[in-house]
Amino acid sequence: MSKSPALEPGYFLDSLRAADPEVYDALAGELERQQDGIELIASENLVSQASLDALGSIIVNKTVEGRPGRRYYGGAEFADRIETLAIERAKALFGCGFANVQPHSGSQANQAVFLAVLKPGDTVLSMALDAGGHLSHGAAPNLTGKWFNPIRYGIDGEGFIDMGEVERLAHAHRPKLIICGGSAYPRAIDFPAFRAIADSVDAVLLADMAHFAGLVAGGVHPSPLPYAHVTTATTYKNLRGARGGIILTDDPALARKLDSAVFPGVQGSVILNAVAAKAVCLGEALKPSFKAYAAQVLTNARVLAGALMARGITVVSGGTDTPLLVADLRPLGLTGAAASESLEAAGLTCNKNAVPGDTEPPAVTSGLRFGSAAGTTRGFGGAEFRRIGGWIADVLHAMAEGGGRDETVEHIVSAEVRTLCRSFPIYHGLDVTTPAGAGLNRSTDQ
Ligand code: DSN
Repeated sequence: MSKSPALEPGYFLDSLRAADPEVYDALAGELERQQDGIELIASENLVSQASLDALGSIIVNKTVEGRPGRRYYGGAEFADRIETLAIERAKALFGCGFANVQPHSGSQANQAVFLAVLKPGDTVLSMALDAGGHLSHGAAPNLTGKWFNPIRYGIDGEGFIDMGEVERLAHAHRPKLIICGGSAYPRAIDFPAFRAIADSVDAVLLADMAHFAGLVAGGVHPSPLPYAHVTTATTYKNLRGARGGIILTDDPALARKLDSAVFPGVQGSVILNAVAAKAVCLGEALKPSFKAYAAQVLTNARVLAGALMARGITVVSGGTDTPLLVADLRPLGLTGAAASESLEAAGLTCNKNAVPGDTEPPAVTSGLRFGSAAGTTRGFGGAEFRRIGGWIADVLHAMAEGGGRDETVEHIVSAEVRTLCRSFPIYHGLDVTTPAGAGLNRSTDQ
């Protein structure tokens, strides 16, 4: 792959180029892909240079187990300082009394909750995968589906959670754990109603806010924390940090169980460079400017949903209250697999996704999931997301009308995408600590 001018000079350390040109070339290619394409995968973002610095730091050399101040290895003074910073920032950001910042991902965070509050074979009530639930909430191939007894609730004909169904299933099956939140559910969740149902059957309520944690942090989405016994999140989606998970609660007894469930329950030593990067991202999210970012993420997701619907594309539930939205391609006669391939060729990266009642297998699906977090970080506002919606519609309608991929349309759109991306460069001029559009990358329309 040829190198774009935006990659120079020397974004990566010369030592990597000299020591391992093969890895260097792959990373350089990836930077070019991120630079020249529009990232619409809802679980991705563009982290700050400070997060990258923490991830690539010498703390990666250190091994620790246990909590700060209670380690099984010596030499933990600075590791403790880093992890304590991450814990205290998570508690301050989400207003809670306990945080565990060690989970390697959201799935490990959820597994730790299962281990802390359930015994094998116990019943769990959670959202079905095709309704927008997550694999780690009891899906058949996941250990949470194999070792526990999942009962799944769906969504109604309009695309919203049917709280009546949740209540009926809870009373019929008496789950020990009820989960709200998911991977592709775009609407605000009625946390007080979930808590009332959980209390009525003596269940623990877990809120998985992985896909809206940044909006909660930014104050533009209701927080589940006052209602859920325990809340999990990932740091790498709209929280705009590096990969990893966190667990939050206000219940001291549950906190002790969760600590033991993370270590030694489901994990070993701490990935300290990831924890350092979590501390950086949580610190960034505590800055007032993050509120403007979160508000713009939500605005942009709504603009994108509106732009797609204006071109006749079905959006599940008719919009979104979060950074993500799901398009149902069945009216166009397209599969998610074919559509996502064509969009990727056009410079628009998203993921195929099941839609409610989907009969296609997970590797095919009938839908697409889009997210606004990464585009907002590079400075896109409403004007840019309206254009993106138009490009997506151009590609999908061309496919539907032509019965397959239309390379001419893909080529035209990819050229326009690249031109837009060059006006909103990443890492050269991207300052994620400022509100979207307030740095060098400036949208004409917030
Ligand atoms: N849970 C996956 C997703 O939502 O894309 C990865 O974060």
